Amino acid sequence: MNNSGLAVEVSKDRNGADQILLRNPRGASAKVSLHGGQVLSWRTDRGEELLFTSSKAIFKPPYAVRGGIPICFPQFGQRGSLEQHGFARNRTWIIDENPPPLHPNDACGKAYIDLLLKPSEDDLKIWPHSFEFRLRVNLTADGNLSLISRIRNINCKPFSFSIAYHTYFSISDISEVRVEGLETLDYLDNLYQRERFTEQGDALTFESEVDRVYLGSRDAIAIFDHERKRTFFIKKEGLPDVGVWNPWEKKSKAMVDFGDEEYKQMLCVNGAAVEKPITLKPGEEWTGRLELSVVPSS
Ligand code: TA6
Repeated sequence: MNNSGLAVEVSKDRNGADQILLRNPRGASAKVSLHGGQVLSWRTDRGEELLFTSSKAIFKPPYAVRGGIPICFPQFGQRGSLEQHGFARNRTWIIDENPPPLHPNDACGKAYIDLLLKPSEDDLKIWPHSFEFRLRVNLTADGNLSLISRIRNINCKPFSFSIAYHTYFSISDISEVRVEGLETLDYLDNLYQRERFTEQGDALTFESEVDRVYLGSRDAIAIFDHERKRTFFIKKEGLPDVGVWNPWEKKSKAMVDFGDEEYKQMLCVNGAAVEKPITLKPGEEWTGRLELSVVPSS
């Protein structure tokens, strides 16, 4: 437990935004900011940081912090009047003191927090659909990090959305990493105007910029970091697609909130629902689950 012995501790970040520290009995931890409902840190019981955050990250709205797990909602990418990746990651969420009960299978330990986002009047001007977005961030007894999203249509007419958990994994070096679980899948390539291709390789390795959305993936993806001898596992439900992004050198230099060489230490592998937006009828609720774990590997 942290020095206060609490599994859940609320504090303020450098800009005065509330952040929540979750800690399990073995000492693993996760930190979530109410700015964007964004997970900013996930550490092992030895204090090792597992998520990447840029040394140049801007912790001030309307920027989404460059790192951790920004939530892209109600859209992924840039279309129409909505900002790139939607507005949820640039809004202040609140702590949901009394959320509707989750499914019994979503039993959580003690280290979890429930967050809630509802659209403001201004949000409804740019995206005229009333919703409640409930996010449970949970640190398991084994130190796994799970995010359970429940999005309910409280409108009087249907709406559709796409969503991605834009997860920045911390890695030793991009040349030492391979991703398994995407073999033979089709993908939309953002470097070729979202043209559709088919993955030919038996594992994904990285020698240049990659910006793809793999479609209809299996619900388990593995990221092997050969140098650090560790493997991240992504388990997901309700998120059929997987975004994969490394900006490489040229794009890194073009981002003000990203170091020129930082592309070597990060890889985004994002559980997402992008190809087929999710449509909710009035009163209907969608649930999406993501569980991240890390194990030593040879
Ligand atoms: O995940 C891929 C991507 O869509 C890239 O094209 C790049 O724009 C990245 O997201 C980061 O987007 P952001 O709006 O956070 O700078």
